[in-house]
Amino acid sequence: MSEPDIPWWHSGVVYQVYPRSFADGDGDGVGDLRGVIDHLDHLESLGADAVWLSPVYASPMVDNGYDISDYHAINPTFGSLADMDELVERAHARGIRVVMDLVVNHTSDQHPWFLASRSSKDDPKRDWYWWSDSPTNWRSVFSGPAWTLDEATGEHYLHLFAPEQPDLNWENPEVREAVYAMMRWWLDRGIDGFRMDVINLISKRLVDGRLEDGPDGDASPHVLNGPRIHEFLAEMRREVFDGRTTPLGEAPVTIGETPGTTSEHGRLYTDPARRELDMVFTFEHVDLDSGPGGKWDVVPVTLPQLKGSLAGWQEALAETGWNSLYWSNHDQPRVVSRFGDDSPEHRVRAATALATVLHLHRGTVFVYQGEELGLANIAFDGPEDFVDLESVNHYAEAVGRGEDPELVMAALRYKSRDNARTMVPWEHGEEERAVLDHYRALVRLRHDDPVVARGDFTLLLPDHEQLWAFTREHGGARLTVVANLSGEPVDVAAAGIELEGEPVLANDGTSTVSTDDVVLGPWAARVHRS
Ligand code: TEU
Repeated sequence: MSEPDIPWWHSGVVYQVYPRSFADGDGDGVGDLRGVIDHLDHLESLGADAVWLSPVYASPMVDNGYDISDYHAINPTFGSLADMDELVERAHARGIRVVMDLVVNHTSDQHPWFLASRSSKDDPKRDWYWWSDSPTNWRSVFSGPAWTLDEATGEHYLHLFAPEQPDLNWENPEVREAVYAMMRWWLDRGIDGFRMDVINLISKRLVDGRLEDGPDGDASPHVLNGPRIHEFLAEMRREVFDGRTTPLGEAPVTIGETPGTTSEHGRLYTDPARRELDMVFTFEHVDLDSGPGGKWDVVPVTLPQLKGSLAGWQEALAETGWNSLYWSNHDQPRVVSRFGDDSPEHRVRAATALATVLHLHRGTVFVYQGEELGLANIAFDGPEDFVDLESVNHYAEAVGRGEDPELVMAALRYKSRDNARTMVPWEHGEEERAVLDHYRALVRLRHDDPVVARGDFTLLLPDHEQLWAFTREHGGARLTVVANLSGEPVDVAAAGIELEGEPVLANDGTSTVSTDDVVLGPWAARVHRS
């Protein structure tokens, strides 16, 4: 039940599907569009307002579809354009929007644009990508240098990710127009918006027309939130989205994936008056367990850091801009293993406590497939169990330069993207059902209670090591949320929290108990309304 004057995504929940491991509709062991169509019931019963599909386009699958060779075709493993149209139509019939992944910082090296670009220095598309005879010292996100020599013309091309993912040159207006035309083509087909892959990397910093070395090979200062990024996004908005209405009669939604972005910068991207993006994905909270050495340099995270990060974004975007809220996606390990406790004793409560705090912040909630079942990280025996190129490359590189293989494995077990990419189980035991029921209740609360969509946010007890507590207030009503994010009981009253009013939701079977029961058991979460 959305209020008429706010966009659907203020009270909405987006469900992310990673197509190859969601559901297999044709029996070949790999997930596909038919599988998504077959499980729309699941999405509807969860209350999802939209589904975001990770890439389903034609692709050599070096990075599981984030390397696109034809933006206008569906990878045969996933189905056909007819399946895509059917999915959109059937989702719309249930009031579920379909958001496509837009991967335009780079293409596949098999995309005809790149094949033309690499064919000769004089090709009209040469300048559609970044070519240089004196490459910078940048390292790629997936290990190794970010430049690869192409023998044919004796120059290097830039790829911030795998060598098979060459970066498009957004300085070239022809590139931008080609991307915008492709986006219009998809909107014409009836989709409801885009999740934009690493969109804040598209503007590279040029000094006197040249790219420059980064500190210790770090490309970030030269590619993150670059000098023309706001100009490009505003142009995209004008050229693609202005005046557009989806089949459901709404403006298409725009969601930017923006690593390395502060909340102040997030406010610029999402300020409605600037007409750039509706929301961005922060990486701040999922970078907390990365040390100075980066993603694989794993460091412990404290609860005050984690809740402080989310609260900081709530505050920064309270008046202007809009937050997205997520615990997991296809790039992150499973949240119950990361910030919770995936032991048999605590898994259900930890998963539901984490969900409770996230869903009751202000912003658009994203649920990653399997999170609503409380799925945990998987047990990797050895390096041969990893399939994701990021993990495979990192193991080879780190062990190759002499790091202890056991320590490298420990970091990979904790953080490998493979953790999130296992097939979703469709037969649910008691524990999965318990988590799912709690997710359904949280989504219902968001839909039905304007305090969740609109209310002001105030963090309580910012320094408390076990309790995550906050209030939401709107129109004279107040929700108090308190969760014990630890395995030890906590006396909530002694900590200074008053659980006033009626109990709305709890994950520990106590929603009807009196409010003077003040001790929260391990991973217990409660929501009260006054
Ligand atoms: O991810 C971009 C990103 O910055 C990271 O999350 C990164 O890929 C990785 O997880 C760092 O450890 C996006 C996509 O979500 C990811 O799946 C792609 O591999 C990447 O872009 C390249 O397209």
